[in-house]
Order: sequence, then C-alpha cells, then structure tokens
Amino acid sequence: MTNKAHRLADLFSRPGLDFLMGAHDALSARIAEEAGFAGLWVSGLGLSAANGLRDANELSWTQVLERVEMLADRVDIPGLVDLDTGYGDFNNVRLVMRRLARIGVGGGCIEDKLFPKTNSFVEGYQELADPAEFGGRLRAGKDVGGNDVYLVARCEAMVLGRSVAETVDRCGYYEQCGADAILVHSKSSSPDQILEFMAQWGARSRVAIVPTTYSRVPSQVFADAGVSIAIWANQSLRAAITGIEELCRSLYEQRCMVGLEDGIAGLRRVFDLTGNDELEAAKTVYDRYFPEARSSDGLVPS
Ligand code: SPV
Ligand code: MG
Repeated sequence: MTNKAHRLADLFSRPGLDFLMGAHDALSARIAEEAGFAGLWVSGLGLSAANGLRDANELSWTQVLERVEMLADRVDIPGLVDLDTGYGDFNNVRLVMRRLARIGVGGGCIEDKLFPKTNSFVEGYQELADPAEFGGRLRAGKDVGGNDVYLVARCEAMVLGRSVAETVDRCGYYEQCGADAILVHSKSSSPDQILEFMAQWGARSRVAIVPTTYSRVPSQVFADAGVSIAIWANQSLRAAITGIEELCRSLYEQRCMVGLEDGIAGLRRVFDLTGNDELEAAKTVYDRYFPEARSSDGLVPS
C-alpha cells in the first residue's frame, strides 16, 4: 500500500469521527493541511468550479488528474479524490485508477450514477446506475488500484428519493464488489436519513457522509451513530467565492485599498503557503546548488 493510501485507510478505520476537508486546488489543500486536517476531499464540484466549469464532467478525467497530481505534490496528507461516476464504464475506471495509483494521492471515490454525472444538488432528472453494472466498475477499480488506491463506493440512492433499505442493499453489494468503504449521500436538511442508514448498516464497512444540507448538526451525533468520516465538500470553495466577491466589489467602487488591506492575506502569507522559506534555506545551506562566491571572471571553477 502506498503511504497515503495507508494513511487514508487508517483515517477511515480508527475509532471516532474524522474529517476530510474539501480542496479545489493545491493552495486550498495547503491551507486545509495547515489548519490541521488529516485528510482532504478533492472535490469534483470544486475542481470544476475553480476552472469555471459545471459539475457535469466538463473537465475531462485527464484534466482532473493533472490537477490532482499538482495538489498531491504540495501536501503531505492523503486525499480522497472525487472521481464522479468513474468517467464511463469499467474500462474508463481502469484507466483512471491506473493513473491515480501512480499519483499516490490516497484514495478514489466513484458513485452509482451514469456518465456524464449531475451534481447531487441540481434539481431535475438524475439516473441511478444498475447495481450489477456499477459493481463491475468497482471490481475494475479494485483490480487496478489494488492496495495503492483506497476505494470508496458512493451511493446516491437516497439523493434520488430511494429508500434507506435500498441504500443498505446497494451498499452491501458494493462492499462485496471490493469497496473499502462506503460514502452514503443525502440531500435532506435533517440527519434522520443518515441516522436510519447507520442503524440498519451496523458495524459493516466504514461509512463517510457529506453534511452539506445538514451541516449544523453537531458532529457528535454522527460520531455516536458510528460514522467514520464527515466530508466538508465545498465550504472552502464557497468561502473563497465570498472573499473574492467582497474584495472585487469594494475595490471596483473605491479604486484604492483603503480599509481593505487588513481584510486580505499579506504577500508574506502567500510566500509562506508556497514554501518560499525552504528555497531561501536551500540557497544558503547548500552552496552546492547556489554558490555564494561565483567566479568573477565567469570561468568554470577549478
Ligand atoms: C463534490 O464535492 O464534488 C461532491 C460532494 O461530490 S457534493 O457536491 O456535495 O455532492
Ligand atoms: Mg462531486
């Protein structure tokens, strides 16, 4: 198992509730890591929106993985990558998983809907996958990702108005098809659906939830119900939008930064987040890379 896959597995399996913080680029990932989060949710909605696109597979799977690679390179904590439906059938899942395993980010999550996906909170028609077909996608993911990708199966049944009982049946089958853990999604504003699911699911595979519409429920409620992971999927993206909007509105109106400087990060913070200190240290400590005393005549050193 790669280091990050192992650490993500540990986060899911250790007792108590842990959190994955949503990230939409390397910078938001670094900020989440610095804040203390032990793992990331690499959000499909976030990656799409950060590129001005809809969460409808408008960003191609290779574009997604290019961004995942940059993000994973900038943090030490593992990430669970939102792979939507796996971008097609079992064969697309194999391609994606092979590359995800090479990146070594930690894990991948695929959901039981059809390509091109529709965000769970978008109103209108959404189609649930046939469980047997989706099971094939999971088996393909496990066959290729093996121990290098922690595989999470996401069930959208309750989002589409299906019963808790069907959700439990589907998740049980997904577990048999090789999922290491289950993500059970709900768009209810109350936690009741999730709590009922947990009561029926019992102590089977580990469960992750996404408390977006029921975000005000104290996390202890979910810890007591046996949930392993809660995912703050899009709060960071939404905070960034609000921050940028407020600044742009004010600056457009007043045409100078009076009263605004203190409300935004200083450049020092930008340099910290991008690791400038490490580069400065490398210049002084390793004169091997950056000789202080350069030859004044520009000749090759003897
Ligand atoms: C995402 O962050 O892309 C998710 C979570 O899939 S949600 O948008 O809440 O469905
Ligand atoms: Mg998503």
